[in-house]
Amino acid sequence: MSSTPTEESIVTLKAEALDQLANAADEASVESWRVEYMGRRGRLTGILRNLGSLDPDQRRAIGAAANRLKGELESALDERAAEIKRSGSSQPKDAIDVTLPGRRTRRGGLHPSTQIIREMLDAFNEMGFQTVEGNEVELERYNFDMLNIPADHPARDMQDTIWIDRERASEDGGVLLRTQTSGMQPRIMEKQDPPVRIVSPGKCFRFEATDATHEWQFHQVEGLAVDEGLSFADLKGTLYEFARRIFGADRKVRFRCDFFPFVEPGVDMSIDWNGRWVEILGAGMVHPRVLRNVGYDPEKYTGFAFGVGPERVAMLKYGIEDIRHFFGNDLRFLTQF
Ligand code: FA5
Repeated sequence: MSSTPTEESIVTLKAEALDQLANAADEASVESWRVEYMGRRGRLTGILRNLGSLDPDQRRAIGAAANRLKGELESALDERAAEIKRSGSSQPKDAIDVTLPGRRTRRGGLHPSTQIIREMLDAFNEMGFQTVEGNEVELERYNFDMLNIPADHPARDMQDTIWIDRERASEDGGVLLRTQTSGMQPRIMEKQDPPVRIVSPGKCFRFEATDATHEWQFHQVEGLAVDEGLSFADLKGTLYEFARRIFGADRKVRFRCDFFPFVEPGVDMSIDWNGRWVEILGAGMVHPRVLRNVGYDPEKYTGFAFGVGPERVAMLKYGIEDIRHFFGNDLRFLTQF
């Protein structure tokens, strides 16, 4: 700008500059605004450069006004640039109320079932059992047939099954949500030769009416040991030791005869709860037919297996009255652990 500066030209320039700056919507427009008004060849720079052509009185008055405008435009520029930066972030401008007092961040935690499962696995791991993860969607063959529970066996009715595909034409039978973790027994034994000593935790599902000690989804921790010379004393010793580690030495434990087609003999184990017995697991010596199904020689090898319900264990350990709390998703319950 080479024309002689006047007071009007400064007033006009200010109005135009501020108007244009208010309409600059992004960083690039702000930068071209800066170049247009305040760059080396900018309009305000031109005015300042031409002050020398004025007589001294005018130079003083117009010079002061031009310098004032320079200061004003610089702060307007900074403010607009900061505004654009703020609105460009994902937070709306006033999303954070900085006047609110500070609050503690709420930390998440492990689900009580996960916590008790880990504690149980630690106890078994220390006794030499290795943890193996299993699958929740299971084949009929592993959930039932390989465990000596043929299609017409009444034991299938004890575990009301949630089927995914019941009519599937395959020698593995249908597909289901596993009713027990015991399917992991043949799955593991098919893959490896004895000795076997594993525990396998996971979710099970049964289409059954719920009450204070029965859920339609719950966990089990399966255990299996197969070797030469294992006896019922090994089973009992292992489960006693497990109970001692989880519940302490004073808690009363009861074994009773029970029936499961894949063990012989079969037992269940209950824990004393204020004078009442609550069953936490089924167990037994692996049935010779199950060993034969996976190609093991039952004359040479024996084994024991067990299936513990961690929610029942947690109920007894922490005095939880109703198993339905576990999957009720109520934070008042879940945050107590
Ligand atoms: C079984 O599921 C056998 N597979 C256990 C077994 C394994 C026996 C290996 C022999 C050898 P049962 O249905 O009793 O057995 O379940 C075992 C444990 O799972 C129960 O003691 C209980 O702790 C838990 N459980 C079973 N059904 C439910 C349910 N509806 N809700 C919560 N926990 C359950």
